[in-house]
Amino acid sequence: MNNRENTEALGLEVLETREWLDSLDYVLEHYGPERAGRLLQQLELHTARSGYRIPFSATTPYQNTIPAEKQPPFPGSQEVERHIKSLVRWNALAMVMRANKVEDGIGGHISTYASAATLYEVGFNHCFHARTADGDRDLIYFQGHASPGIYARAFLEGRISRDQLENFRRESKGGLSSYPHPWLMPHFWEFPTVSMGLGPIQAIYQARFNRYLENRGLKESTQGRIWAFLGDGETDEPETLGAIALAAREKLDNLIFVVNCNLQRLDGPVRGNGKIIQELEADFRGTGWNVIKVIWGGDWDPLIAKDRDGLLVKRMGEVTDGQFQKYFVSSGAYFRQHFFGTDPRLLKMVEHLSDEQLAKMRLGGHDPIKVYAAYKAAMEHRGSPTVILAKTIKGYGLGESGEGRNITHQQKKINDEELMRFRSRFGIPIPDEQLHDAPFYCPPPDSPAITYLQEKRKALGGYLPDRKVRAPKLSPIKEELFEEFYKGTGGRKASTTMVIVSMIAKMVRDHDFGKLIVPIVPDEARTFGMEALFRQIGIYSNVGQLYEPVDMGTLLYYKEAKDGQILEEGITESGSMSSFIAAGTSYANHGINAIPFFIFYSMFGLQRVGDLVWAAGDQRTHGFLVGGTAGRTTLAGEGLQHQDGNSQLLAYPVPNLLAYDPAFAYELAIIIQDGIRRMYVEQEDIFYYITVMNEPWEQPEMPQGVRDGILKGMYRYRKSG
Ligand SMILES: Cc1ncc(C[n+]2csc(CCOP(=O)(O)OP(=O)(O)O)c2C)c(N)n1
Ligand SMILES: [Mg+2]
Repeated sequence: MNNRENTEALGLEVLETREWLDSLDYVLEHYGPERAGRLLQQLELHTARSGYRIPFSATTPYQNTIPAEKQPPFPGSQEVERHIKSLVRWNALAMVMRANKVEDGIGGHISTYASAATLYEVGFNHCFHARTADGDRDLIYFQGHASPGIYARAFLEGRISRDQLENFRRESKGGLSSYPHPWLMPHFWEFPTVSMGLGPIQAIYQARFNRYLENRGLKESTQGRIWAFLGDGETDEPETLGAIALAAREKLDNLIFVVNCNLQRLDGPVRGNGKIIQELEADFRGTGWNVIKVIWGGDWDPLIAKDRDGLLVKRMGEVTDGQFQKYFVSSGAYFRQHFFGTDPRLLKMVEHLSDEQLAKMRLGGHDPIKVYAAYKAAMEHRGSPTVILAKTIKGYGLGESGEGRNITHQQKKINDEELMRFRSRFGIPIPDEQLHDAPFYCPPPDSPAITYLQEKRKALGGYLPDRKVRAPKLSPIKEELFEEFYKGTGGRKASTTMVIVSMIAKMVRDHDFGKLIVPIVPDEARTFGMEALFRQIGIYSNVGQLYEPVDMGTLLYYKEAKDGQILEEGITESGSMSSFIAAGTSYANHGINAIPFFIFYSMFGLQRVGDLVWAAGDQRTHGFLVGGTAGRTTLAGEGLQHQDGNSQLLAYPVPNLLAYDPAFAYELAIIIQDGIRRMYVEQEDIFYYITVMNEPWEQPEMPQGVRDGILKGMYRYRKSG
């Protein structure tokens, strides 16, 4: 084809495409989206029948999921909220800068919050419930590196003092911990999120545990939601995406992920040669999540409205993340030339805009109207979890040396000139001569900004984050419950793994606290001889049992039930551990003294999920980790890799994890009984790791006066000689 023919063919194609689009518009307008959807399916089927394959795509075009005309009205004053957000930005920056001036290298991060400010502010003003009408509340997993912004807001709320801000990362002076930490700040932080990937997986299992509590009648069914804020780089961690299928399978519409897609991580771009938003959309859609993309801000709406032939959206879709990052740091002229300059029609679309205007075109994640629209849609969505993929700029507002630059993650300071620009851009009333010190700034309590902020939080039930122990102390448990285990097995051989299983079976029958026991297994119940529990207390399933189990006729059949007590997690020690943490922190988060027993193959425990165990310790989790079939002997048919002789060593470094390796049934009984007392009656923030053996032996009777020795770790069992 010569050039002329080529142009004609192109022209025809444009015409033809328009006709199809007009027809679709007609159907949409007259018969609605469902009819249009059916029609498109019909077309797809028809194409397939003709032997052609429509190229597979798990993604939608690179544009906002919610079009401008479907946006709800903004429920507050944008002007006041912008001012509040600017004040938070300022104080977050000032906190890190001042700390690093006093002591170089004190650390802290400024660019993460700078990119996520709008995502948090819209949540704080309109969405994060500290208490819903029914008495429940939202649980929020804040991105660890965004903590300066969360502190700065709490400062404006009057919850954190100037002194505390001043001593950021100087905890011994009563200052603030660098990252969310429920030990260092026990009345503030609930979830230690900074080991990346652990926040998202825990949020999923937390959302599931909320449903478990509701379905078992331990907690009223309410509207409390779980929000998890995470970085786009964080999605590399296998824990982040590894459990998303479970969230969809369990229809966790109480769960909202917000991924701050600033296209950058620590070293550089996240997917410089690709598009992280599209990649994540495919991952989440593929597993059945509701995906809401928030890519373009309102400045783009008029252009998108004019983009009848989809040229602009096509161009948006073909530019890589690395190139977008380049646009963020370049002039409007560069943007015009390289982004729009590929097609004269695109250039025409923006001819009415100056280079300066072009450079300022806001992204979706920085536009409160777009973010609110996404949050509202997510909160109203039913039947599946929602992920919001919000496009932002890392280090937004930090000026030439920070915004969108590869080094921005490590940046702790900006120079005086940039500080001045930041101050002016965000309208902070600090005079030039004071700027150098970056002083904190909080307007008086009766100022419009603070009054507004307080009213919004009041309407949403109070402040967040807010860690409290909400459960009452448990009454002491009855000694009789454990007495049979003091007597020994009378010559019969039993392993301590078998013993702990019968102990659990006995405890769950207890009238007072049996319902609080949460047995968790990663597909190993039969290994430990726990199958009797299937029938006794049922396996939790959010839909009950939709099939007739093959062993229905037997005594110990595989029973699933909506109010089942066992969490049968499948082969995921990380997921099981996340359930363990959700259950074991329920005394604080829900005011329920759930007592988790996570029983796993000891060889696939501490060394497999060590970081989650550490996080459990940080989170002041209560409960029992039980390393089953431990020891250098092993189950028949299993090999060397199943033989654990080292897991106790891995448990010792966790400061509040008490590790025991009991030999006899009575020792186990004493340890568990005392553990329940210490964790649930005395409310000590400790948890337990107990190894139970594979090898069966005769369990002796408990000698007199050994109780204290057992708990301390050593006692005289019998006199030698
Ligand atoms: C498990 C783990 N590995 C590495 C780090 C160190 N680290 C802290 S932040 C960061 C990059 C974060 O990038 P992203 O998730 O995109 O967050 P952003 O700051 O861009 O919002 C890294 C590698 C960590 N905190 N946890
Ligand atoms: Mg990032």
